Amino acid sequence: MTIGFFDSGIGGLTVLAEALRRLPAEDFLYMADTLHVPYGTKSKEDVKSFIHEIVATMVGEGIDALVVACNTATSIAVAELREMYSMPIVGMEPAVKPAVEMNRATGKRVLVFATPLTLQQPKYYALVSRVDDGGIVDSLPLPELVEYCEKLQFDRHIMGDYFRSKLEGYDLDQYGIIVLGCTHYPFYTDILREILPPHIQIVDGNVGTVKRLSALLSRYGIAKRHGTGSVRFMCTGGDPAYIDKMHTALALLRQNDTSGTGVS
Ligand code: DGN
Repeated sequence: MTIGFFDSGIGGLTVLAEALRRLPAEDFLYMADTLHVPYGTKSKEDVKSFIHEIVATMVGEGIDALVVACNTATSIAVAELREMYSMPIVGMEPAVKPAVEMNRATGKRVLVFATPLTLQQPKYYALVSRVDDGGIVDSLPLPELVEYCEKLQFDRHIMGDYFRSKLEGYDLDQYGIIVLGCTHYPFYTDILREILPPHIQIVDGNVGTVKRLSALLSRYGIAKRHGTGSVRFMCTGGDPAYIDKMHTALALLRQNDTSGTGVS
C-alpha cells in the first residue's frame, strides 16, 4: 500500500511532512510536476491536462490512495479525479471555514493568501460564500511566492521585504488570521511570524487534510500498521538534482516543525 502525493513542485512536502508525523506507518510516493511548475499562473485547461498526466503516471506506479497536495490542482481537478478513480482521493481546501469560526468572537477579518488561479476558481467563490456570512474574508494573490520557494529562497530579509510590499496598504490591525491557501506557503510561516503583528494567527489546511486522509484509509480498510514511513520521490522532469532538492526541503520542514499552524 502506497499513498501518492503530488504537487507542481515542493509545496506538497508541507502536507507530506504532516502525514509523516501523523501516519508514521504508511509508505509514500511523492511526485512533483517539475516540467510544468508553477501551476498558479497558467491556464486552467493546461493545468488540468498536466494533472491527469501526473495522476495516470502515479497510478502506474501502484498507488492505492492519492493526496492532491496542491490547492490549485484541487480546485481545478479533484472532482474529475474522483469520478475517474475508485481509490480514496483527498484534496486541499484553504482553511477559510475554521478561520472564520475562530474569528467570529473577535470581530477581526480574515486574509487568504493563495495563487491567482486558486482565487479565480468557482470552488473558492463557493467556499467563501458558504462560510463567510459576515463578509469578513479578503484574498491576496501571491503569484511570485511559489517561484521563490522553488528556488529555496528563504532569506529572511528578501522574503520579509517581499511580504511587506504585498501587505502595503492593508490595515493589519483589522485582521485576526492569515490563511495560507497554497501548500508552498507554510515554508514561510516563520518569516511571516516575524513581520506580522503578534495578534495575527497564521493557519494552513495541512492538519485537516491529513486527518481526512487518515479517516479515509480506515474507512477503505487500507490503513497500514507496519509500514516503514518510507518516501520515494519522483518528478516529471526526471532531474536527479530536483530529487535532491526535495530531500533537502523535506528535511528542512521536519527540522522546523510548522505543524502548529495547522487547523482541522
Ligand atoms: N502548491 C500549489 C498550491 O497549493 O496551489 C502551488 C501551485 C503552483 O504551482 N503555483
